[in-house]
Amino acid sequence: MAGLVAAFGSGAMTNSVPEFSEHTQCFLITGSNTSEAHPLVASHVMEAQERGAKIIVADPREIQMARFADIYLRFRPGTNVAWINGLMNVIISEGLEDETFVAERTEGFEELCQVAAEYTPERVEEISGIPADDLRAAARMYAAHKPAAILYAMGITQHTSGTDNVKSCANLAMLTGNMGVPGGGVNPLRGQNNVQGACDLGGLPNVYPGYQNVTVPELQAKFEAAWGVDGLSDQAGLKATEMIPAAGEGRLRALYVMGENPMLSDPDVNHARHCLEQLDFLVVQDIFLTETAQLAHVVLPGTSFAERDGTFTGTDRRIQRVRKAVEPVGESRPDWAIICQLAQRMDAHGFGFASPKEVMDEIAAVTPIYGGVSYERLEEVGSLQWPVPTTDHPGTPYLHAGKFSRGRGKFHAIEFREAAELPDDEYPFILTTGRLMFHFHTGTMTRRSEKLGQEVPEAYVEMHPDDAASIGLLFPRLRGGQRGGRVRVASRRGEIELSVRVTQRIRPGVVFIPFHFAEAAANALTNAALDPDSGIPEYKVCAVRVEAVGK
Ligand SMILES: Nc1nc2c(c(=O)[nH]1)N[C@H]1C(S)=C(S)[C@@H](COP(=O)(O)OP(=O)(O)OC[C@H]3O[C@@H](n4cnc5c(=O)[nH]c(N)nc54)[C@H](O)[C@@H]3O)O[C@H]1N2
Ligand SMILES: Nc1nc2c(c(=O)[nH]1)N[C@H]1C(S)=C(S)[C@@H](COP(=O)(O)OP(=O)(O)OC[C@H]3O[C@@H](n4cnc5c(=O)[nH]c(N)nc54)[C@H](O)[C@@H]3O)O[C@H]1N2
Ligand SMILES: [Mo]
Repeated sequence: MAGLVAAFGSGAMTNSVPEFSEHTQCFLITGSNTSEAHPLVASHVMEAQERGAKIIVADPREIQMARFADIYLRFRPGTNVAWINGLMNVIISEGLEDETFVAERTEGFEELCQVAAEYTPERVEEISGIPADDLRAAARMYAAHKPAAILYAMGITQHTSGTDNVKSCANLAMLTGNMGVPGGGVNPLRGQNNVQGACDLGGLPNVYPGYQNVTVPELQAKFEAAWGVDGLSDQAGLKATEMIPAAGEGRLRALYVMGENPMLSDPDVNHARHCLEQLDFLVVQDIFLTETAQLAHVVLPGTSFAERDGTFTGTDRRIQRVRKAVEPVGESRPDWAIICQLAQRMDAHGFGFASPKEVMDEIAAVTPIYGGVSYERLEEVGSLQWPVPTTDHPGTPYLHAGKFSRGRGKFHAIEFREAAELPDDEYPFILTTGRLMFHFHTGTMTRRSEKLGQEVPEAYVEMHPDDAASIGLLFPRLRGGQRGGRVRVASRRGEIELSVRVTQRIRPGVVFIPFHFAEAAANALTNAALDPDSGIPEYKVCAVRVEAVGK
């Protein structure tokens, strides 16, 4: 969000998933293992390819999408700014930019040109490992086919340069005039069913619902009036990743964790555990007794999605109803009801909602982008995409038509910076972490499924055959993901033991570990270095050592 707000004025996916199959002529997919993490989005991309759309995939791992791609760019993790500047270098030096769009709708082009000029394909090859001619071909393909959509996910954001990476994607889309048109845009594929909704409705430390900033006095006054209270804070709070160290230093004394399992999902979990143990009071509200809940003083059992009513807002700003299908288990209650009942016991006013429908009515009353949303309308039309300011507004499939939210779109001239921790003699490999199709995050849900467990029963590390040979793992060099022995992987922060899958999918010098497995937690290894603007951790790059164990 930080990067997109700076470039465009609002921080959400600019376009809609159905536009990909209908309109998009070229995809640049980077840092998104689309077919595993967003299979429905991937199927729209494949439909587009059937009618002739081009696909460029840029990813350090040869993911399934790379095999469908017209051009596949493989690079050293963490070098995103360099190769995206390189694409713009080629586009500008070959005159392939959209001059009219740049002149009429953007600012900062001169500065962008100066920086891009330094990133010749040959220099980018040195930094990233992408062959100069492949970069040229990708730049020409992306510029020639319109509309072109950029799809990205955590491979772009989970870096100390995450905000810079997002701004670079925004630069590229504006340079080629791919903004404000159906099938184009800059499209962060949001991860969870309702993470967009959580952000929209104030689950961020600096804004009220609808991205209304807490530091703006008129907005503060508006919410004080609506809620019948005085003295709402005009200060941004701590980000989630700032709370953990604050707990460790005693600056944060109590923490209420809802629907998150930081004991497995936070970077450098050994340190995170130490920090959480310093708290005076830890409350965890979850549907299972997770690793985090086991540390809590109080556990509040929530109901799962299937046991309650509400709405989810999906990745393309699409608000949809979710309906109760089964009865809640035991003493669990819906999350919204637990929060309201707690607030009432603290004598707070305004928490007497009888149902989620009434909560939505209040959301609509104070949140301009949700202003025209009601349960009645959702029943009638199925889904609405924000902004939907009034009850007769049809919703907004794509953003920034004719004008950016901030007026002119802003180019940011960005220099490449290396990741916070690079390989050296002691820790010679780059570790990158992420997901698998058959598990979800910390596995609280998917690891309870026998079928999913049969698909991927245990943790493993992906390693290139040359690297496996170099550490003395002896087995034939075969293609594919066959198992091959046990290894110990260590970083400056911790170590784990797990099995190896030797595969050419991964670049030499890089290893990949999925973070789903508590018994070999990837986050025992990761680096808690944060992006200075967004506070996102550098989950995608740290330095590790790999050693064979036993035989
Ligand atoms: N099955 C399943 N689906 C999921 C989830 C799940 O746990 N399981 N989680 C959901 C959530 S919350 C999210 S956020 C999404 C995440 O979805 P994705 O972001 O697609 O998933 P990741 O596996 O984290 O990593 C994405 C890709 O980034 C690449 N990568 C690594 N380093 C770099 C780099 O330096 N630059 C670039 N450009 N790419 C790099 C990796 O090789 C990988 O292919 O998935 C969602 N969908
Ligand atoms: N190394 C590494 N670490 C990562 C990442 C990575 O790529 N690499 N990705 C990061 C990303 S993008 C994400 S999104 C995070 C995910 O990290 P988390 O959000 O911590 O992981 P989940 O396992 O999805 O945890 C969600 C929790 O919510 C509970 N839950 C499910 N439904 C409900 C409900 O309705 N109500 C309540 N109260 N609880 C519920 C589940 O049981 C679970 O304990 O991980 C991050 N960590
Ligand atoms: Mo995520």
